[in-house]
Amino acid sequence: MINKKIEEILNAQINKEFYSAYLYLAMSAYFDEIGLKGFSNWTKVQAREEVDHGMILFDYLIARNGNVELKQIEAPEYDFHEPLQVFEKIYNHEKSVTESIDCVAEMTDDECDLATRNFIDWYIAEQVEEEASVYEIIKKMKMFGSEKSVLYHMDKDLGSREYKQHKYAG
Ligand code: OFO
Repeated sequence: MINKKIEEILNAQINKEFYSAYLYLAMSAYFDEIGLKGFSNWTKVQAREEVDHGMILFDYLIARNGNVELKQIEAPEYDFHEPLQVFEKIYNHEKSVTESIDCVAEMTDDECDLATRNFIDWYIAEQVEEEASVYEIIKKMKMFGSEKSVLYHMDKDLGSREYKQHKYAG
């Protein structure tokens, strides 16, 4: 049976991952509205990965004989003005998720829960990748500018992202 404090923080993390999916879907709808289908695709694929992140936690809690307690998912924001601003929001969001995962890891240390400590390493590595891929896009946008021709090429590029189910490889 999993420790109650760990159970609680993992349930909170499930909620954060599903909120992330909501946020990316709101961004995807915005990009679709302004005609950037590739950007819309990229954020939609990301939303699906976020659901996977939530489900991996969900399945882990069940495997440890813990209680899954699904909480209300907050509505995402819709304050989107242009692609670079949206990607900066994504970057800030992912940094906050990294902090949240770090707190889970810290608690597993405090509670001497080595199984969850081992499990959460997958998320620590995943966050490095999440931040890096978003930052790469921001750097390109800053380097090449936000002219329509640049956005056209980036849209093609981001349109090629394909969804692959994220699985826990622990
Ligand atoms: Fe689940 O990594 Fe993004 O939020």
